[in-house]
Amino acid sequence: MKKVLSGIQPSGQLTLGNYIGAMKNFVKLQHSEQCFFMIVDLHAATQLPDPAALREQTEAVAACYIAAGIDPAKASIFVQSHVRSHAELGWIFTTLSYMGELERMTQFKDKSQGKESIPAGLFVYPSLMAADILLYNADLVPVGDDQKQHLELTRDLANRFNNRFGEYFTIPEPYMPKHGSRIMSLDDGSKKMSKSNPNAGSFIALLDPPDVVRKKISRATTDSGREVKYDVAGKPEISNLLSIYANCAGLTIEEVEARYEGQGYGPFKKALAEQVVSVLEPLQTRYQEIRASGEIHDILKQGAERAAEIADRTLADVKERMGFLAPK
Ligand code: AQP
Repeated sequence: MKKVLSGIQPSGQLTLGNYIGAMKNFVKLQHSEQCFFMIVDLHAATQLPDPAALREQTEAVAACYIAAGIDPAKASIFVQSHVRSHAELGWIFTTLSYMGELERMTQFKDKSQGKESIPAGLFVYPSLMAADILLYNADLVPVGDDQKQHLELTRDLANRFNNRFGEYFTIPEPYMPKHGSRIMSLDDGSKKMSKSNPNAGSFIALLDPPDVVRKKISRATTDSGREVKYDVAGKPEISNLLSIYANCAGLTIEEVEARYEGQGYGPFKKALAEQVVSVLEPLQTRYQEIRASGEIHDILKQGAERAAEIADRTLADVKERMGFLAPK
């Protein structure tokens, strides 16, 4: 059984991009592997969130995990800040990281662009992410394409530690969907769909009501052609909508192309909206039930206890290898 670790930031409402790129694989992997799924609030803190919003979003992400099909009896669901070893190993990996490699991270470049004061936490985010993954000696990390570079750095840090202090960490591998590892924004086919985009029309939130989903898809940017064809370079927006359709309907891209051959964008978009609604509606019903049940806190407590058992042991081993004096 492999160890699997991943997380999502409570930095806004979860999107269809988060679902297709990451959460669908969380649900799949829980049946065969030992899984840990976090709500990474320490990472979200790098975006200086409003305190009430951070609390609400943390609970909302946990409820979305369960609503999407993660079974807390199979996978440990927990809040990153509830397992203190994350922050401590995060600091240790900051000491092992180089400025140059952190400066090369495209997410840091994107998120710091135009900011007068750049939070230092945003800069060292990948060192904390490395700690998150390595605390559990994860073999697989289900993520979308935007996290691939951070995972590469995690692998470098694990190798660096192993070379300096003796073989200890497993070198983790990314686990990504074949299509849909990078769902694009609805208003701009060159930008990733992102939950913190201030334009709500650019993303489909998992909790968007059906009519909002229909409206957003009908307004999604397309080219001026009419052929429903997968061609990322020539038709990035339609290719993105095809990926979404294929993922929601469980079809291949070719099957979707064949279904809408010669029909133009109108009927395709209408049918796409219904495919998305058919995935989101049951998720939303379960979400409401979970929030109303008040069970989230117990689930998170149990998840954190299970996670801490492993994480605290790893941290102790790391500190011992690095020469930190143990308290007597
Ligand atoms: N558009 C996307 N397509 C495919 N996968 C995506 N992911 C995010 N956006 C897409 C994947 O979702 C997981 C959680 O991401 P995150 O919350 O840790 O942060 P992020 O990668 O920066 O995602 P967002 O939605 O863009 O958040 P904000 O706006 O807060 O920065 C990751 O596995 C990610 O790859």
